Amino acid sequence: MSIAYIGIGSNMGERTENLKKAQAALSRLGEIERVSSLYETEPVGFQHQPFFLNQVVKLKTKLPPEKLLEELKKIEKNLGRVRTIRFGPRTIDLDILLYDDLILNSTTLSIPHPRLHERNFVLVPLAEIASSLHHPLLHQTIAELAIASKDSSSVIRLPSDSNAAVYDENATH
Ligand code: PH2
Ligand code: MG
Ligand code: MG
Repeated sequence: MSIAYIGIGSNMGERTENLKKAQAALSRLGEIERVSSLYETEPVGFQHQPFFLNQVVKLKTKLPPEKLLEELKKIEKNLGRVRTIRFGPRTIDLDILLYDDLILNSTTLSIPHPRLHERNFVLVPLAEIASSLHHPLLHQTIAELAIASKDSSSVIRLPSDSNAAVYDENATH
């Protein structure tokens, strides 16, 4: 079994519903061990687009990284993602942030996620559920990276009742 941290983002359509559906789909790829709060976040990269909802999930899974990526792409497709401009608006985005302490650079996949340490919308939810986790390339904890972040974009935690744990309904344990 491996531990993967998955970043989830949505800024089109029913954002909360999109995140819930993504969580339910992720629960079929293994066991969801933790979920962060939901965060309303300012768009980074391409700024002329709506604010995002972001969240991070800790997934215990048997799937190897490439297979996991394949499954994440299927979920994105099922939830109606249409690829337009890079960094642009999307109904759902599922990114592998970390996978055990693996370092991987293939043509299709880079782990750790190459921009993880530059983005408050990833660092803040990840620090909520895994603050002492070690970044295998940067040799700092997630909490340290969050404190050192130069990103000034806003990340606002939403109240926990806006984050109903739908994955429980689908859990196999
Ligand atoms: N995703 C991007 C680009 N910019 N900004 C926020 N706030 N949240 C995201 O999930 C996001 C983004 C590309 O994947
Ligand atoms: Mg992304
Ligand atoms: Mg992506």
